[in-house]
Amino acid sequence: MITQTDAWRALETDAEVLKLTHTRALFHEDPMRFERFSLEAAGIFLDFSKNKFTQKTLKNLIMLAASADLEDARERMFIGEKINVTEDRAVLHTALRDFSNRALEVGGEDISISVRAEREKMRVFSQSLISGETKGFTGAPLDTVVNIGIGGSDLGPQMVVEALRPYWLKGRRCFFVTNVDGQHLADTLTQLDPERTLFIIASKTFTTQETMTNAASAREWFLNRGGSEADIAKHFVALSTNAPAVEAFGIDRENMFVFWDWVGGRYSLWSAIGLSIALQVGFNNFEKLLRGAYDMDEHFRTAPLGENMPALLALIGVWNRNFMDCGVHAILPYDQHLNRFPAYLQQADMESSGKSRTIEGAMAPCATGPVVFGEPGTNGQHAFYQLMHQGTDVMSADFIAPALSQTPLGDHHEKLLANFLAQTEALMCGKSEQDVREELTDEGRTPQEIDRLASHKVFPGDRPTNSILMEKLTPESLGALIALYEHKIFCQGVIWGINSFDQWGVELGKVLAKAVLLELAAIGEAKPAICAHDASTNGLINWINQIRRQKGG
Ligand code: G6Q
Repeated sequence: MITQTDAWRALETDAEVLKLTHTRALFHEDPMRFERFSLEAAGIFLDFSKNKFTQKTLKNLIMLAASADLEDARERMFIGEKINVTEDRAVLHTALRDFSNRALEVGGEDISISVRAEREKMRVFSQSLISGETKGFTGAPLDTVVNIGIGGSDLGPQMVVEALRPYWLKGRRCFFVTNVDGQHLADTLTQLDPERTLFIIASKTFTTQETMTNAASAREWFLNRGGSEADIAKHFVALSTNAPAVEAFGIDRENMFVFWDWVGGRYSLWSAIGLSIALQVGFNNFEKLLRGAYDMDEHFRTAPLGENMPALLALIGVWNRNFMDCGVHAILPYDQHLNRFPAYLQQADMESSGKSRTIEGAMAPCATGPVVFGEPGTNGQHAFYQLMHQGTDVMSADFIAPALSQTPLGDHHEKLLANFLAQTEALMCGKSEQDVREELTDEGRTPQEIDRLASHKVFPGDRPTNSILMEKLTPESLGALIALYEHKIFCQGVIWGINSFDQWGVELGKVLAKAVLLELAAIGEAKPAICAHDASTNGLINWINQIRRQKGG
């Protein structure tokens, strides 16, 4: 058990000592702290010096990683061992962006061949569509794409398409419909011309209720607006691992882009699930995204743990979560185009690390994944940063920014970066009562006023942050950034001893929803009172059913 290792115990001792120390003091003690605790890889620069730890802590964290056999686990992932044991699957999203020409055998087959073939199919398709060679049922170009998918079949591509806005091809539009709430599809459809729209039905399983419902309604809309059954082939494609279900829906095998069970939903943007990306920014940029991720993969795979960015980010995360009591981790991109990045990472992290059982099925001996949330800077500064600076709970945070803007405008970017830097400085350094009192005295406040205000204006500081920088947000740097977090999540899972690649916790709600669906009244329908659930659920169903009956009558 990881908590029984020497490394864990040593870290507990470190934590006891460090809890009595301010991070500011650690900077005073070590003039080389920044140089020591920052590094660059695959175009990404990471400064983790503003976390509260010492060189000794880092040594112990690396010892902890060794106790968890992290390097061995890393190799087992890359070579395609079935490390997702509860689903009996390999975890090989890295194979989707492996440009090394290494063969990779899974089940006796070199999967790199099918990966390349499918990517080539995506290239040919996207180029033909973008050039206007592939046309809709009236001969119009298909310049609008609607990706219908949810969870892993939405969050990744949607985040990337938004992040790469400066790379959007002229005249092309891309929408994402996720929610089973019909308003999402209906609101989107009002903006579409059926003659120019390609629907991408993105679903690994092709059974997901939300996606199948939206896909069926989109098809109906298309058929009611001039399209015929025969035209479906021109306007609907599927991204899936489930060929029979795709065919049953009425999409030809030719119009299906496949991926494989060894690609987890939340790790699938690199596969055919990235088709919407390729169609919006061009296939070359999609491939650059993959290449950026590949660079980070190579770094992760080969660098020793002490110089390994994903491993270090993970170890600092473990330190903050398990030894510094940070139960919440904020993702704060200072780049408006990364506005979907926190939502994307929320799934990647919380679905992967939100487990309380170890791989062996025992209770996890320590806290695992933190709550992850975030908003782009500077917006969050005017919202929840108050709690970050002065709340009773300490949270950790990642600040992310490009040094150069893709869309420079006056001095906006300098102001953006100044805020980024000022916030991380403020969170770490804080402001002492003595400084506050001096400031208030300089303002000419009376001693009574100073006594009344001083404590409210104190900032404790000592709030841990990572700063993650890149030159510009490009397809390559975005790819590297995403891969950095994927591997960070993996490393943390190895240390905590959990399976980062299953998601059983999403099942129960899905099953219960099927039962409840049968109990909900149609508009105007009188349903007998429901009493099959707990009193609260019964009461809520009956309340809704009453309204629905009355409104129909
Ligand atoms: C991700 C999860 C989950 C999944 C969605 C959509 O890792 O498995 O978010 O991506 O439930 O599933 P389908 O792609 O099968 O529709």
